[in-house]
Amino acid sequence: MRGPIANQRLQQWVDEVVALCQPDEVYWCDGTRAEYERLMAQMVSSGASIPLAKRPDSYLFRSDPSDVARVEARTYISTPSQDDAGPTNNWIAPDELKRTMTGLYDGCMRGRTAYVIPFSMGPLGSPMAKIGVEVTDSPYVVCNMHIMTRVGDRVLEALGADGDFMPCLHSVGAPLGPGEEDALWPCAPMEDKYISHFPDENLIWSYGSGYGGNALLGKKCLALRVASARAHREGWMAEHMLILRLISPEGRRYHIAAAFPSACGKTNLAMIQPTIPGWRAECLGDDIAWMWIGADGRLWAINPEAGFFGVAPGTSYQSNPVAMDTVRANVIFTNCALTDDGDVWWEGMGVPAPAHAVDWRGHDWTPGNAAPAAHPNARFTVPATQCPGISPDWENPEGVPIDVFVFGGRRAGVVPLVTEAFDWDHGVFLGATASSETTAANIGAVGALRRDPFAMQPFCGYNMADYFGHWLTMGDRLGDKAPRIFHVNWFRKLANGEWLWPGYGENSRVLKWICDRVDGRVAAQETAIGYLPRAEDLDLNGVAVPAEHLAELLRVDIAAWRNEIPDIQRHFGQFGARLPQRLHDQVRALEERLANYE
Ligand code: O2Y
Ligand code: MN
Repeated sequence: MRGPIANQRLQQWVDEVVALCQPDEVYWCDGTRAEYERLMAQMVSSGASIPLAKRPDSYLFRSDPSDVARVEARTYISTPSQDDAGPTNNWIAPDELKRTMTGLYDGCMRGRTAYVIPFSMGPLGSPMAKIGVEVTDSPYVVCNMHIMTRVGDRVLEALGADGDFMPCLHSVGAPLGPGEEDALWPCAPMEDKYISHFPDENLIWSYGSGYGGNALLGKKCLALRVASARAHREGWMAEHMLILRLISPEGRRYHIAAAFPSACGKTNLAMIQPTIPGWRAECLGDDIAWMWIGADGRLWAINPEAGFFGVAPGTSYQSNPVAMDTVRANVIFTNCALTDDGDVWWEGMGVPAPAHAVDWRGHDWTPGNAAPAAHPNARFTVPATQCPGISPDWENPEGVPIDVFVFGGRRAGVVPLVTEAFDWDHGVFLGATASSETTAANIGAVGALRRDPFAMQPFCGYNMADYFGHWLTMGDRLGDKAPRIFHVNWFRKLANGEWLWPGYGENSRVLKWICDRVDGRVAAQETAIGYLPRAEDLDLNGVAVPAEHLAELLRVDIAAWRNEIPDIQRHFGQFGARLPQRLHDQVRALEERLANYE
């Protein structure tokens, strides 16, 4: 047991949490491998964790069926004024929310251990790194945080006596009575779950869920929701973006930051293996980018995370060979199926279904079973260092300079394969109106169209209209050093459901056009919605894309775009007078161009 620590504010906060939550024990995490192995061994003996005979140092967890994904309906941005949270966030006044949650936290860790996890988002020593401290009663969370962040004594050392940290309180919300047997995946009922953010205080309180984004508080809660609000105040950017380095045959490096809504193949793109001869890619991050304007006036980026929390279903040697090689060993799997020989399996793994498996609920499963063997939001947690495509610069404390922003979404129709913005304001408009058809990564209807501005709809910790304004301001500050902005859509389909574009590694052909545009090597056609490649501008050597598919992928359907306008106006209308005039101007300009290009 550790004595009082140097940072008095931290000690005092932990003391307050302990007095409120009343754990049986308090344990300060040191971040060592021995600690990880000890906790994992405890969870194996309790039955919560299943060691995988076929994958070295790898384990399978099964969550409670009610606790399988981020819960947007129970996620709150608690600012003093509701207007500051904006229309896209759930809001409860801080006093009221704290009163309710204090009632829930009271005694909630009885029968459990409170683990204190000092963690760093960003490489320790980076001017951009931020320290958080999560107190949790879930050893599963501790092991995941070991992988997803930098944890332990080295963080406390960096914090020192006076350093600043963001307090993150988490409980599964399932106190144990004396002698009461624990659940394999303890959690609280949906109506008691709260994923709460107090951005003005850099404070996070999460209660009732042990899953992913609800519980690993460094990720979506700190590195996106609270960090985005902080970035707005402090003049930097916290974005839901992968970071990718593309290297041309001549050795020119291009750094791309790309925003896609959940379940649009972001991890696949982050780990892309280009199919164009001579082009290479390195992964710097698959989910979050923190960016700031450097001394040279350019935009620099780090990945604040240390691991990948990727969706397993659909990950295969065809869709993402790099991820498959990354998860060969030393992985935490959650809600995958268990094969009889002690491995994991999921739908879309690219290998035949086992004749028998145990599904994510712990039930016998055989092919033909109506329910999937793995939950659609089943996950792997794995250190970034294990990724064979990881960039040697992924932990560079200075970051990498961003050349290009790419926005995307999953749209079966209307939105072309790739579009380049006319200028920064138009690029902000493309980001602000980005939309996608929903999938299983979030609880709610599957297949519905939703506007997901900058892929930040679930993650923006303040009024989204002010966030748009922040993007405009950053562009003003960056001037001619601003990254160029593009929009892509890999998901176009024919009416019969056939994909128009092969996707995966072939997406490098679109990225090559983007890089060529940045360096002025290739032409584009000006259309009503932006610059598009002509069919002959895309390097399609070695890939069979029928000419009529390509024509459709690059066609601007003026009538369909006119139909989008009312929905864009509705979307912008929710922000009222807070929406920047420059975005109203963009809608009007688009309408005019659509009229002129008739
Ligand atoms: O459902 C969850 O808790 C995880 S969601 C997630 C995980 C990793 C990366 N991105 C996401 C997301 O929803 O954007
Ligand atoms: Mn994400």
